[in-house]
Amino acid sequence: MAVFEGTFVGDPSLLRLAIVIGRFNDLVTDKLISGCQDCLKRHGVDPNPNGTQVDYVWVPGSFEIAMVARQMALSGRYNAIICLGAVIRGQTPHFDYVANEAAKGIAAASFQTGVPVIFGVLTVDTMQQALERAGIKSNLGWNYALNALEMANLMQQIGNNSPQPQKNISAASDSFTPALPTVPAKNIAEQD
Ligand code: INI
Repeated sequence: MAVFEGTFVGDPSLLRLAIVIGRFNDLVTDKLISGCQDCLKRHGVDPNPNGTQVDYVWVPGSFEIAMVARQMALSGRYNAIICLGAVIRGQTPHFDYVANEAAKGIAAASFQTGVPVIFGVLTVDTMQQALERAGIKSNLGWNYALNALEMANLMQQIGNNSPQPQKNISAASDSFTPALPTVPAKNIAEQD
């Protein structure tokens, strides 16, 4: 029998990653991106948005991250997707809805596609706690990138992750085919 464990020693130039970022609380998510980029650079991955290895997608908030992450994963272009968001508890139950749906959706995106989708959404009580995790004390963005590299390598080892290399999503947009089935109009009407 065998033991499988992701390593960081493969050829990093072969990796293709996508980072999906919530703009809500971008004071925090901007810093998480910097942490990710630092980790990727130091592991031989070029994080330049104009390069060939990492695509960036901005969405309004953490609630929207999972849908886009799933679509990116379904494209077959990426070895791993990193989701970055910051959900900060306020005075209302809104926090719970956004945080729960982000977590459930990101897990579902991974299960449904077989592509590692990293949960890099901070769920904290205060802005101070968020900033402490996004650079003031440590930067969890760094860890999320490392998790993506480990999972990409692990999935290659167990044989389920070989995307077609692409330049970037904008360059590839002409050939981008939505992977989700479109629901025929007839079926929509039948649901009423
Ligand atoms: N989105 C976040 O990423 N973090 C939050 O703290 C947050 N709060 O608190 O409201 C938040 N809300 C926006 C949400 O993610 C959606 O973008 C919005 O509801 C539109 O669907």
